[in-house]
Amino acid sequence: KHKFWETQPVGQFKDIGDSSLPEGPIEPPTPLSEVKQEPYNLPSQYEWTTCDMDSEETCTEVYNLLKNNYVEDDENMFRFNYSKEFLRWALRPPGYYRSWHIGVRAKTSKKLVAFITGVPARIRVRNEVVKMAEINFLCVHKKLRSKRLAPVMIKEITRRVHLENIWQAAYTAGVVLPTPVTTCQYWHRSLNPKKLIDVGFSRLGARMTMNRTIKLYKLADSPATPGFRKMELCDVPAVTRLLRDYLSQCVVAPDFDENDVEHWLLPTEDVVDSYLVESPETHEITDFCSFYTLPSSILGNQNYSTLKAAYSYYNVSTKTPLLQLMNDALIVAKQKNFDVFNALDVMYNESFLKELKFGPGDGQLHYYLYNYRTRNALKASELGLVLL
Ligand code: MYA
Ligand code: JJ1
Repeated sequence: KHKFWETQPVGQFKDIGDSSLPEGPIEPPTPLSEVKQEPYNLPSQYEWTTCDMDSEETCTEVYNLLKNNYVEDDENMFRFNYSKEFLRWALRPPGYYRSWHIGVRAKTSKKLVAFITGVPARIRVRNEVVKMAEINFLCVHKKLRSKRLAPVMIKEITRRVHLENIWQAAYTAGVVLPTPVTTCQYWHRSLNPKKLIDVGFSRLGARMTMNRTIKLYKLADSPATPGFRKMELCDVPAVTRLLRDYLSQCVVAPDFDENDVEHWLLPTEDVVDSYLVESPETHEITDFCSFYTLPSSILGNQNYSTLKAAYSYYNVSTKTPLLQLMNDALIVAKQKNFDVFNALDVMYNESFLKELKFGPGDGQLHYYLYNYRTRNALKASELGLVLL
């Protein structure tokens, strides 16, 4: 059934429930001298290219490929529209490798027709911190689908990750592959219900009018928590401590240091927003919340072309109840003109989703590890990793 994935060092469906298999790497690293030195072969009309995301021109080509060919919902009504600034941020974290930003071009026209990326990360699985690649933005142009290009791209990025002496990876997908570490549910909180209904993102509930719906989703004009403010550079050490402590409760989570926190969580306009609670008395930083900006193109609507969505990222509560903290996050997202606030049922998110009027979406997100077996699938709440 999975001609490609059956050949890869990933958990296989036939092994589910086999408790004799140990947790950890599925196959050992090979000596670097044994890693294939030349790129894999592409069909003869195509060639590999390494995408320089510092180049405005290349970044625009990647942006356009994804804008027109990346992930859609199951009814093809919406398509992710990652901004250029977002792509630069997502692809250039501390210690990134340019060689992991891989494109495929048509030889004659030089048009970019496919893409896949990796960025380095330290990910903890129970007590083990493992160097991994986070794989994302796998995309094949719509006209070149089902030609088995994706397996070649996956093998090529695997080769380039191996050349850096890294042997594991983490990735997510909307499709079921062998075999998920966990499966998460998307939840959505309407901020601009009229627009969401007009574009078909949500529907008017039974026995509901537009006016009642708008009232249902009304939020306060400003955050309620005393000391709630935007995160700044000087907060990096305190936020790192807070986050490390919080994520230590999860089975799978990133092992963030201060450099990672500065990159991934310091606010970047229209890319990532982070807020914290600084105690007005002690000036201690006790709570933290963040979300990233990922608009979707609305396909074929007369009145609207873009859905502005915020995605819950990392949230930590030690003093402010998580419910109140996330309500403040909704308020600032509404103030910033987002139409919807999305979240997965990871970490402690289940404790606020229903009460804050999130509803379950029709999409799921499956999390995977490459060359690392976990004894059982995890509960979504045991997962402390959010991939972009
Ligand atoms: S997930 C986002 C993926 N992108 C999209 O959904 C955008 C829209 N779709 C497309 O662009 C294409 O449909 C893609 C497949 C490119 C997805 N992850 O070339 P094919 C398997 C992994 O004929 P196409 C993200 O970015 C499929 O099961 N495998 O198919 C994370 C089949 O294999 P098998 C996938 O439709 C990516 C084979 O590909 C996915 O033209 C993580 C068919 O190939 C998928 N999302 O192209 C990648 N979709 O026969 C893995 C299909 O066995 C990383 N397939 O079932 C692994 C770790 C690597 C690093 C390791 C380092 C140590
Ligand atoms: O956004 C998603 N679904 C929306 C729109 C559905 C449109 C028709 N298919 C949805 N809306 C209902 C909202 C409603 C608001 C009021 C309360 C009740 C709920 O359900 C879904 C997620 O649910 N998104 C997708 O399907 C996009 C793809 C998701 C897989 C992503 C793979 C990512 C790859 C990563 O690297």
